[in-house]
Amino acid sequence: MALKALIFDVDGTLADTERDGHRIAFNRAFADFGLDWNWSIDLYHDLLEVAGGKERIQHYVKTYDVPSPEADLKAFAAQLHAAKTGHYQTLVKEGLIPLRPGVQRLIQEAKDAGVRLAIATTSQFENVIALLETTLAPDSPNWFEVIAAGDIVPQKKPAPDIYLYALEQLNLEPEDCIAIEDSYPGLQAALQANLKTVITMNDYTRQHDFSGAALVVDQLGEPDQPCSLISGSVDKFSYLSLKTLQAI
Ligand code: XBP
Ligand code: MG
Repeated sequence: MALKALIFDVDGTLADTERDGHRIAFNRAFADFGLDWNWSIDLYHDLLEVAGGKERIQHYVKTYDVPSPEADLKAFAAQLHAAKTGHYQTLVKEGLIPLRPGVQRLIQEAKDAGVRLAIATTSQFENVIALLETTLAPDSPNWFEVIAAGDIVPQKKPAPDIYLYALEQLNLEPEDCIAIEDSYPGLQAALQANLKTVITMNDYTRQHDFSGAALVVDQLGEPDQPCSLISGSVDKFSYLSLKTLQAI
């Protein structure tokens, strides 16, 4: 295919941000507000079913029958989430969350080949910028023509809105692009936007149903750190290069 753009998901795809980043930041925000809520690693696994931090907080209160200190749950979730975003940025800027293997390499390969770059995420825009600046390079947000994030669209993943928005901004057809995702909701969002999707799974998403993905790998891999092909048909390869993506 004439691959014109790569559209990256962020959390779980570029970096393992959830367990030691977002989760910790949520818990710190809960403590700030005097709440005894604590999202354990296991509980957070279940909560990840809902994309978006504000939506996840509301889902937690409703599903687990947790008393909310404020009647207006939506407004309270927004306040908590603002505090959470501050804590998340601090964690990211401390350099505690590295990129996953192969991410920097693949982005560089795309840049060198003139393949355009975009992001489609449910995370807050400022969280994405902090992660890119800290892990890739201070000017790396400029490498991405579109950073489609957070509340810019009405419906978060698994709805396709964020991918449709990114495609519209890129002014490209889905067949010109590949989405790189890590989760079931992310895959559903990309597939509904008619995008060919590569899954790089992680500890939180290993059990997800990835039917419909063009390729599923355990990580993008590096020349000296091979990845495993979980499903999909490609010629023998040891890591996910731009050439491999162009062949799917
Ligand atoms: C992952 C998410 C996000 C993060 C938290 O998004 O669902 O909600 O968990 O980020 P993706 P916010 O995989 O699409 O990058 O608190 O900023 O929403
Ligand atoms: Mg993700």
